[in-house]
Amino acid sequence: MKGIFTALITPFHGDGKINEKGLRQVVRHNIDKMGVHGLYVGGSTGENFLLSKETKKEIFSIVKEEVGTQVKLIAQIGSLNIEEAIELGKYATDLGYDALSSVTPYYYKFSFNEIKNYYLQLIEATGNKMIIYSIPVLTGVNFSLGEFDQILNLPNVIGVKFTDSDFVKLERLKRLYPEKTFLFGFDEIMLAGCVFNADGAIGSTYNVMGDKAVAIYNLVQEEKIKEAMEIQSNMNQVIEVMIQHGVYQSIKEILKLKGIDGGHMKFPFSELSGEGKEEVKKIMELI
Ligand code: NAY
Repeated sequence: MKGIFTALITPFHGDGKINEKGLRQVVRHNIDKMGVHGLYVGGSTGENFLLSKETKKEIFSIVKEEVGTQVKLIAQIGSLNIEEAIELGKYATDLGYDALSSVTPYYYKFSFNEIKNYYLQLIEATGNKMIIYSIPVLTGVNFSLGEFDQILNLPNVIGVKFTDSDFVKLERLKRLYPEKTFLFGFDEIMLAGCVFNADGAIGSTYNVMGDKAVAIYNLVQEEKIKEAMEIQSNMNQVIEVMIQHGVYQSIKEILKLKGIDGGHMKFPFSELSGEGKEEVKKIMELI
């Protein structure tokens, strides 16, 4: 579990149903054109937290069918409802997903022990490998080093999707747990994450700039940081526009301009504005 993983977008039809043809095209684009090492399915980027259990299963199934064993697959199954999370975890495991990932339980201010017990139940029930999805900025759950120590020592926990800019914590964690996998979650500073010893990255913008992320990842292995910074800086010109107009919306528009059916957004997300479309068109030459 190393390298660049695309946090897969989900193309929807206008009525909110899965656009299967589009989803298959996006998967193919990621594997055949972007050359990423794996896909992270059911993350924030996939608009997962807006979906029913059945729709989540449908996505896991279509993606696995399209991918086969071509690249690594991680299924994000986290849900506040533990029964749903377990059911999704078993489903993805039976489909052959290489690992599961679960966001730290959010909304309620759960204690650390409650969060730990949540992971324990998930791991025991599914028997698959688990990558902890830590994204303090959205969940408010920010593990200390001591808490990470307890979480990383749970059975089957193989690593962390580290969506945080605390580089000191990242460096300390990798030093303490060299055998665990740390996948960095902020695309605009992924180079820094890799320099601070992350094993790779998971990101939404890799749906359209995965080739660049792979190049940065490879350059860091070769210790060519200046060249890697050049690419990161180019990526950031695009990401800046994306953040301004909606990251997921912009990715879908870029895919569309490349002839891939990125589909619609899931309500209550709105579609890309007219101004956003104009701005995205202007940065296409950088992609
Ligand atoms: C997910 O679960 O899909 C992710 O966390 C992917 C990581 C992305 N963060 C979010 C919240 O979607 O790729 C990043 C992010 O879009 C990027 O850094 C631009 O800010």
